[in-house]
Amino acid sequence: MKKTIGLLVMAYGTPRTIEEIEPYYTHIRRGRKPSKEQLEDLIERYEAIGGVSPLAKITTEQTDKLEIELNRRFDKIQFQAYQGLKHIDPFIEEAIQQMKADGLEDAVSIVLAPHYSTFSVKSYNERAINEAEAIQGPTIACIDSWHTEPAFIDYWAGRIEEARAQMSEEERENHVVIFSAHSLPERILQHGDPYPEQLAETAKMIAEKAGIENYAVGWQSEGNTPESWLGPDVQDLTRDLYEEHRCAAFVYCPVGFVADHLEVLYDNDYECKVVTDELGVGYYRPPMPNAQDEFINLLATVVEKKVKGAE
Ligand code: FEC
Repeated sequence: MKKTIGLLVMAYGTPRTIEEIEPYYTHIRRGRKPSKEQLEDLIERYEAIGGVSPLAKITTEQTDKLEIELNRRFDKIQFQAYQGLKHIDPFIEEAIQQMKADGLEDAVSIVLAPHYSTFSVKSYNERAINEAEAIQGPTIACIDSWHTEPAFIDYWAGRIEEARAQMSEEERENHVVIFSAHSLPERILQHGDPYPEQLAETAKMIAEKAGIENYAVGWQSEGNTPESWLGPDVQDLTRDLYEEHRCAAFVYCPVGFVADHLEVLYDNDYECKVVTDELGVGYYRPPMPNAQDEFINLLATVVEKKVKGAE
């Protein structure tokens, strides 16, 4: 008989309607309501990408396809997927409660973000484990990061090659690739957070694989708070790199994210493009992994390694 284990897929979450934007934003701000201006600014950004983010649909598709792929790979284990979101329902805690209600004793968890940081992956994992302990729920094997997974590196290297194939000769000869992830407050560095090194590692591996000569690592989407955030910001970086190389095009690879959502569709496709348009150079942003088979397969490999390692 097959053993059923929980597959907890954790992701950021997104408002599904305009009305949900305020409670979602309040949750991101740890319970502090945004001001009217802050809320209007966020609503305007969602409106600029079509009203709501495609993220909810993509996360569901990624979760469903990952469950199917894992069940195809394992004979003796039945995976039962649960979505656990950080800032909107179904919250991580609700997923754990549901697993317990369904009688599951073991689970494996993955966060749909490749790089580990105390602010992101650690907090997802802690919320899952704390809830499981509080309700004597399932034992969870948490995956911390998968930023060097060979198929992940291949994914981006392949997409960069495709972007180069679309370039004019001038652009192909003189372009810069910018790898980026979500910025975090600089204070994470005081506690030796591995986040910046992990992003640098991903960038180096992709650059080597794709034979990229000119690349840089930057940060994007920093929060609207008075403290210092990790930099350089991708927009400033674009201007500095242009000064340095007088390049004909930029290729933006937001490798810290795995889906089309506000931070990519607005912060890259609108904000970075404003800069490249101003400089009169080409803008390329390869497609995000979303629920493509290639990406689901690599996530399944990451989960498979964790499950087999724990056996
Ligand atoms: O709805 C969508 O399409 C976008 C969803 C979304 C993703 C995402 C990923 C990450 N964030 C991370 C950290 C922070 C920190 C703050 C922060 C603020 C926001 C705001 C929105 C938002 N984030 Fe986000 N993030 C997404 C959406 N994020 C909306 C609030 C408005 C704004 O500042 O733009 C600052 C919180 C504070 O005020 O203290 C910190 C990290 C990731 C990547 C890892 C992950 O996916 O978990 C890190 C997707």
